[in-house]
Amino acid sequence: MAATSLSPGSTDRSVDALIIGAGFSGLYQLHALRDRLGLRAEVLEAAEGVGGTWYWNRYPGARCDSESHSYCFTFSEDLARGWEWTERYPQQPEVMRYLNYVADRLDLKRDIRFGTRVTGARYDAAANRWQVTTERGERYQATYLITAVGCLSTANVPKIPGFETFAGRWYHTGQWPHEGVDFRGKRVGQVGTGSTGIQAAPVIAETAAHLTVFQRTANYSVPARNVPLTPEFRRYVRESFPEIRATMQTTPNGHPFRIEDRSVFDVTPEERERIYEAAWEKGGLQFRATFRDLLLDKAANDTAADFLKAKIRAIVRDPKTAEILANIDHPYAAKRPPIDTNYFETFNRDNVTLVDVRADPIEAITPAGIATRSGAQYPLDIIVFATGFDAMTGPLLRLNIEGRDGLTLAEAWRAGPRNYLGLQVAGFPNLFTITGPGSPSVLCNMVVPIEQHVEWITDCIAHLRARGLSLIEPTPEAVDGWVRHVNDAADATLLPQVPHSWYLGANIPGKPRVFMPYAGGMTRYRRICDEVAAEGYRGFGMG
Ligand code: NA7
Repeated sequence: MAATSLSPGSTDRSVDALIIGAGFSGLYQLHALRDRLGLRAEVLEAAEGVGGTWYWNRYPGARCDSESHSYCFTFSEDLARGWEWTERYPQQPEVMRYLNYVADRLDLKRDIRFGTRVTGARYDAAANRWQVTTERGERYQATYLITAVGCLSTANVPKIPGFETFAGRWYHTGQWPHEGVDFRGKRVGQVGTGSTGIQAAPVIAETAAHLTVFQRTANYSVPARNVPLTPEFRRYVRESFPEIRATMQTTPNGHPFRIEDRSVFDVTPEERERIYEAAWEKGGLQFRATFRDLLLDKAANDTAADFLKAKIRAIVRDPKTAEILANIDHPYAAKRPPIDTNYFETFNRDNVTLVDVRADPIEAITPAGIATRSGAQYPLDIIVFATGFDAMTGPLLRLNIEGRDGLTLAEAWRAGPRNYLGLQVAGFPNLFTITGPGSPSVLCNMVVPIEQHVEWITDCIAHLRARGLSLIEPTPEAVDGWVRHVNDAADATLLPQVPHSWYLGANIPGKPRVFMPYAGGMTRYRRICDEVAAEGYRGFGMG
C-alpha cells in the first residue's frame, strides 16, 4: 500500500521509504521496495546523475578491480542478458553507462531526486517517522530510512600546512572535474599510492611534463592484465550466467572464482613459485586466491610477499627507486590489494620521480609546490590527491543522523561503529545501512554484498508489513554480540595487523582505530543473516 505523497497540513514530502544515494545499492533498493513491495519509495542523491562513487571518481585510469562479468547485478537474468561488457575490467565511463542502463531499464529515475544532498535526519519517536532535511531546505518524512551512501564516498584531503597558499591547481581523485584535467606541459605531484594512485600514475605520466609520486606506504600490486573481451568469453558469460552467479554467491569475497583449497606449505617451493608465476601472468585479484591461508598465516603470506617484492625489483630499473617501492612493511592483501596497468613500469620513464615521504615526510605545501622535512622543494603546477576516503563511517556520519532521545550517530559511534549485522544501530529504529561497517562490504566484490543487503532489508520490511508492524531496532545485547563477533573474525586474520590501514580508520587523524568490515567472509555472513531472519529476526525488537 502506498503512502500519501504529502502529509496533511505540512509541506513535507512523505513517503514510506527514503533511500539516500543512487549508486548500485540505492538503485536496487528503490527497485526492490517500489516494484516488489509496492512501497512509495524515493531516492535522494547529491549528484546530478546515478552512479554513486563512480559518478565522482572520474580520475585518469579509473577502472573497477572486479572483473566486469561479476561487477553487475545478478538479481535479474533479463537485466544481465541485456548488457554486454567490453573489457575484462570496466572503465569508469562503462560502469556509468551500465548504471544508467539499469536505471532506465527499471524506470528508476522518476523516483530519484538528483542534486539533493541530505544534511540531517532525525527520528521522531511519537510519529515513528524519520524527518530528513536537505541542503536546499526541503523536508521529507519516511517510516524507513535506508542509507545507500557507499563505503568510499567521503574524500580525504589531508590537512597539510600551507595548503591554501598553493598557486597551482589541486584535485582529489574522488571529486574529479567532469571536464577532465589537462596535464600537458605540467609538473604534476601525486600524493598517495593506494589502488587509486596506482591506477592514476601511469595515465598521468603519459601526458604530464613531469610526474612526482609521493609515496608514504609502499604497496604491492599485481598486473590487472586488462584486455578487450573476446566473442568466446562473451558467449561463456551469456551461457553460464547461473553458474557464475552461484560461484559469486558462495565464495568469501563474492568474486567469480574460487579460493584454492590448499595451503602454502602443502606444496614444494618450486610448485609454489610456479603457482605464483601463473597467477601473476593471469593477473588480477585472483592472485589472492592462490592459497587458502595467505591471510591467516604470516609465514604463508611471506612467500607471496617475497614473490611480489622480487617482481618489483625485476621491473624497476633504478635500484634506489625499486628499493623504495619494494620496501613494503605489511603482509600482502592485508591492506586492499591494488591491481594495475604498468604501475611499476611507469617509474622507468624519464619524466617520473618517486619521493619516499615515509623517510622524508611532507612538511608543507607552498605557493610553488610541496616541501618535505629535509628541506627539499618540489615545484608543481598541479597536485593530485589520491589520498583515499574517510571510509565506511565517514559517509554515514556526515548525514547528521539523530536517533531516539536525541542520540546522534556520532555519539553512538564515538569509540567506533557499533551495530547489529552491519545493518542496524540500537537507538535508530527503522534505519538500515546498506554495506555498513560490521558487514563484509569492502572486503568483497561490492555488488554481491549490496544485493544481499538490499534483499535482506526488503524481506525484513515485507515481514513487518505482513504482520502489521512498522518498527524494527536491534537490542543492545545483539549489538554487543555482533561487535564482539566482528572483532573476533578480524583477529583470526592478518588484516588488523596493518597499523596504517583504512580498514582500521588509520588514514584519518583522530578516527577511532577499529577494524570496520566483517572479515568472516560473505558466505558465512549471508548464512548468519539468513538464520537471524528465519528465527523471526533474532536480536531485533519489533513493534
Ligand atoms: P587508499 O587506499 O586509502 O590510499 C590512499 C593513499 O594516500 C595511501 O597511499 C596513503 O598512504 C596516502 N596518503 C593518505 N594521506 C596521506 C598524507 N597525508 N600524506 C601522504 N600520503 C597520504 O585510497 P584509494 O583511493 O587509493 O583506494 C580506496 C579504495 O578505493 C580502494 O581500496 C578500493 O577499494 C577502491 P598510507 O597507506 O595511509 O600511508
